[in-house]
Amino acid sequence: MKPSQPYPSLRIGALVGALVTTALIAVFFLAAQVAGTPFVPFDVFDWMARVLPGAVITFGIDIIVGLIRTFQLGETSGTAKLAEQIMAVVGLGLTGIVASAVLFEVLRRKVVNVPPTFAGLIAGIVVGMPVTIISITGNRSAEASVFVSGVWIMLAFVAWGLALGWIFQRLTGQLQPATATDTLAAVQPIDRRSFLVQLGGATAAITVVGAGVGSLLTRRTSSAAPVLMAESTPMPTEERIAWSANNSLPNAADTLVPAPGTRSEFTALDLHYRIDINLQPPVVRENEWTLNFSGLIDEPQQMTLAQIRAYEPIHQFVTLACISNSIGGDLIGTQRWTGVSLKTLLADVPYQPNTTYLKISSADSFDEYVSLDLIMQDERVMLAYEWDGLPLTEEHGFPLRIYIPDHYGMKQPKWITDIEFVAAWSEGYWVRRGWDRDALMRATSVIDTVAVDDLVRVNASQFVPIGGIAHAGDRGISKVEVRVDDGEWTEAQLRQPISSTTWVIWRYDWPFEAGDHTFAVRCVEGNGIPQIEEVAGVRPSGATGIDSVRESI
Ligand SMILES: Nc1nc2c(c(=O)[nH]1)N[C@H]1C(S)=C(S)[C@@H](COP(=O)(O)O)O[C@H]1N2
Ligand SMILES: [Mo]
Repeated sequence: MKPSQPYPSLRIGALVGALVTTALIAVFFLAAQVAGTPFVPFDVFDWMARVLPGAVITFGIDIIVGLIRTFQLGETSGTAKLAEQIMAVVGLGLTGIVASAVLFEVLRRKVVNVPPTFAGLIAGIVVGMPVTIISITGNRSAEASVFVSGVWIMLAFVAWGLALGWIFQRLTGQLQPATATDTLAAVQPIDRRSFLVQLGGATAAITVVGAGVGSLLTRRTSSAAPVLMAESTPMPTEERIAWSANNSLPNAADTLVPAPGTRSEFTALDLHYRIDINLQPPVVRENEWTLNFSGLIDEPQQMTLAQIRAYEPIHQFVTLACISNSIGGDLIGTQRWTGVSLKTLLADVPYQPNTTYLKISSADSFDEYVSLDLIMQDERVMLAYEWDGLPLTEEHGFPLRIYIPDHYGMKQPKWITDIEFVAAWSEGYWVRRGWDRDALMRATSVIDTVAVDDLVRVNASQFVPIGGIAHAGDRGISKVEVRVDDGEWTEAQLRQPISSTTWVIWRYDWPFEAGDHTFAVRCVEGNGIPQIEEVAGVRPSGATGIDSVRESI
């Protein structure tokens, strides 16, 4: 029995791989929603993002962010996360396709002479083993235990491999010795085609059910976490309401009305950008969490969240920006942070005098170094547990994150678990990947709106309200200027900022003039230093250059 086409080709191997792996991913998704097991593609993606060189990651992020901004696909950080999640799923799919094609080719060429199902089993183990290890060691968001997760992922991959082997066997007709002796060339293509159609139907059904049912069910953690928190930290109910719901901002009396279309001066929790190295935020349970002090300390020590909350709280209005925020970008937001000054807290931790830095580590294996001198000089450096008067959300670092004024977000770990007292500085997570070791915030100013539909009429003249934000860390903003086409730089009006560390809102009413115009903005820091106008990209030290927009009026 050696007909011309007895064995399925590489292409059929790839096709089968696509079908079966898609079903596998759907099953992983369903299990993640129903049983809280890890969603494997995300874990593999996160792992790759950690091991690949920083330049590769930055290049990839630049492309994603560039596409989002060019085609105005929406808010940058959320859209980028979605794009990465899609890449993660597609990536595992491609891996499955390649593995299946290789398996079929190995079997077709009889590189090894074993039954196809056995070869499939081996393939399942070969692919499943590293994936399982990556997932159970890296995952910080699944509810299922590491043991259950590991067994589940391994079994799923074994089933995937067995399915591939069985399908190969079925496609070669080995299960039908009667037809095998017939004129295979005539009988098999039809049989093969109809089998593939059936296979396509079966895998499509699994995929639709898995993805459909999975997306109807919300992940259990999102509803369970607040309940857990409520049980372990009894708090008066009024504290559960967002601070901003019942309070006005400290600068509320300022009479300057932002130009229509200017972003909100205070960024609502669900509108604040989110940037971190996780496709799903690590889930920390308050009753299993402590802040652990180690290193140059006589006795390692722990603090619970309740102990940290017991310190006199401080509240600070903070504008946080990501060093990856390009000129005019939306990776910047302003919130009210509540926590304890790190200086106050450290007074109760007997670290040794040769300490010079604190190594802060997080549940997602992120880390950064903070100078002890800075902590002692600047009482604003704080460990924060609330944004807008509510416990930090999972996305924004529950239960604890640090605030370090004047520095980009990359220096400020979320989901803090450990503080290690060390004698020497070392490179933190993003610094090791080629970003600025100090990461001081650059001065930046942005045009949010040229409000052509909201002309202001004063006597016989019409004005176009133009407005936006300007920010320079904790250095403040002393001046914002706007230029239209090749005209003069003209000073804009400034609102009082919410605090000395937040952005300011500016406004300029420009005498209306029909036509195509280019509007540009620049600012001067509180200390008199002008914003850097020379154009530089975000890497390694944060973007510089001035924001401009074109409008036909
Ligand atoms: N543990 C941890 N902390 C982290 C990060 C991270 O990936 N992991 N990303 C940092 C970066 S790059 C930024 S810009 C800020 C963003 O904080 P946000 O997502 O709450 O806006 O978190 C910082 N803290
Ligand atoms: Mo960032």
